[in-house]
Amino acid sequence: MIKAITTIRTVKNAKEFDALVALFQSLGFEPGTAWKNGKGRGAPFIAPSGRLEFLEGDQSMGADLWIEVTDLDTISTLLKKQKIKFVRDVEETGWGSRVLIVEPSRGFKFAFWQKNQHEADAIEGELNANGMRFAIVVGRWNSFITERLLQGALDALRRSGCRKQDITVVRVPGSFEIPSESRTLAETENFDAIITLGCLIRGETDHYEHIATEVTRGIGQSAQETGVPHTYGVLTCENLEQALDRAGLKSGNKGYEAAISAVEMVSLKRKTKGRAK
Ligand code: DLZ
Repeated sequence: MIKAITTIRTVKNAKEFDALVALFQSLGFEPGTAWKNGKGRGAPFIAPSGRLEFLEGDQSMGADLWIEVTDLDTISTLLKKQKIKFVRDVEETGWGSRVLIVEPSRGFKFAFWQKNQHEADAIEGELNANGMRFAIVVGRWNSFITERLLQGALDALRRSGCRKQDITVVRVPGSFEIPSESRTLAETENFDAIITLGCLIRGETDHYEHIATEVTRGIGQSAQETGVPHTYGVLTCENLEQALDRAGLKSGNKGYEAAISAVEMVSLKRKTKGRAK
């Protein structure tokens, strides 16, 4: 199974290495685990998604590494402030995007590019969680299911670039307590979104309908009244088999989905608020 793509750039000396690492950090790349051995050192950086692309024909792309960004103008300003050598400043590509190319170390050219947002395009949130802060509220009832949902949610946040220190996990006794704790957390204004995870199983829960309705209503109400996005990862299942399916087996992992939706909603909220201004 393919897991990831890595592109490697070897530089000649420590000064060039340190400068490149500092530059990538300043542009918001998430650092991976740095290493050092007798022969040298390595500093990986992680992007929320990667792609390997082969081209056929006479297509001079002008750079070794292409980095898609959400705000090219800010990247341009940051690069200029750091006096990085520009090969090409921001210009239209002819394929519905804008690009700039820089050469931060000799012979290593990389391009930053952004797709053009046409007026008619829908506004959509991005899946880049770098710099976003999340609280995950997880019910302990049916913990063999909810812990799987939690692992799914953490995986989604990590893969979308969220830093470990920006994630707070809060455990509550059961699903019934999720709304009130979510609201308390949302009101602290310390979080960009709240991810709620729980598991209600009809066969094993008296007043199942009432609890399920109350939990759903409470989470929605907290989201609306605090203005902080909340996403819903509370499973309401007929039986244990269905719960297991939704916590990582046949039907994916609802914790993962709730976390990805939270990232998207934070980004979308920022975009729509930006437009309103
Ligand atoms: C009491 C109860 C029952 C019977 N079933 C569930 C369940 O399936 N899933 C769940 O998350 N919580 C359950 N609870 C606990 C309630 O949500 C709540 O935590 C307790 O009633 C304490 O208020």
